[in-house]
Amino acid sequence: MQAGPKQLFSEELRGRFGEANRVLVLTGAGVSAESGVPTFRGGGNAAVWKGIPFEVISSAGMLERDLPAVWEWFNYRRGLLEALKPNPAHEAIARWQDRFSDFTLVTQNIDGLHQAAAAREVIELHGSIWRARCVHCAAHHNLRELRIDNGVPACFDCGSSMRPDVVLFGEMLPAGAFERAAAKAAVCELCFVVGTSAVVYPAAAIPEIARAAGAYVVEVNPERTPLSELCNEVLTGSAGEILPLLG
Ligand code: BJW
Ligand code: ZN
Repeated sequence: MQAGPKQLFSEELRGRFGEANRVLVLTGAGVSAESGVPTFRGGGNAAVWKGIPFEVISSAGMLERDLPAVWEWFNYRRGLLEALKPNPAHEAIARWQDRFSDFTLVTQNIDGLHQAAAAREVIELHGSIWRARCVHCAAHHNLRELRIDNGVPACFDCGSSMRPDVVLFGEMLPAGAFERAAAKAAVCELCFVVGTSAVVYPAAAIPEIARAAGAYVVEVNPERTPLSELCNEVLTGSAGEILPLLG
């Protein structure tokens, strides 16, 4: 129901928020929208880059065909991110880690803004734009320390090409990341799904697992998503306004 802030949440949600121990939050691009990060779907500026739709440039196939173009795309986005700061939604979520005895933050975002808001443990399902990894050996490199503006960087350890440490379409998620998130989803009491269109799997399965296991599932999004029907409560609006009202 749309109403003023006082009636935005049900009594049921207030009560559960006050009493829950095991809480899981799944975030998507929308949680960073108020920081100025474009979303992927729903009118985001990054939906097409140099005429290439993002699901093509951010795909495993493109990595094989044109690694320099993939680097150019991620360098461009890292450049945009450098000046951006966490917003009140990231800050509220970071506060929750001290409020609940068993708190899990799972993000699809690669922007590092949860960590910038002092979130301590973040399960990054789709990797990080701030890391590169070698296509050959296990080496990882911190891109906050190493500037890469042009071309394909070479691994310091073995000399092979490096790639952005992000999960592109058609690629597997980092080993164990989904499994850890799914295990927490299966035992959480309260699950928030914030700023995701909930169309990309397996991430979108996390709230489905929580709901199936009996958790109270709350969506925070200005738009309805395929998940809305499954949720116990849908808070319609922007994350930066709604989450700080909860606590
Ligand atoms: C606000 C707001 C505000 C705005 N406040 N909210 C089952 C069925 C069909 C296909 C598949 C399937 N299982 C797997 C697949 C394939 C594929 C997939 O899911 N495809 C579907 C799209 C159909 N999945 C994969 O390929 C995954 N890998 C995999 O499954 O491995 C196994 C496998 C391997 C080989 C073959 C087959 C299987 C990997 C997925 C990786 C996704 N990668 C990307 C790019 C990362 C790098 C980059 O940034 O370029 O991750 S895609 C892109 O989408 C990015 C995001 O993390 C992800 C999700 O997007 P998100 O976060 O939901 O953002 P938006 O923009 O979609 O939505 C924003 C929302 O915010 C909107 O709802 C707004 O309303 C809202 N909003 N302002 C609150 N202020
Ligand atoms: Zn290497």
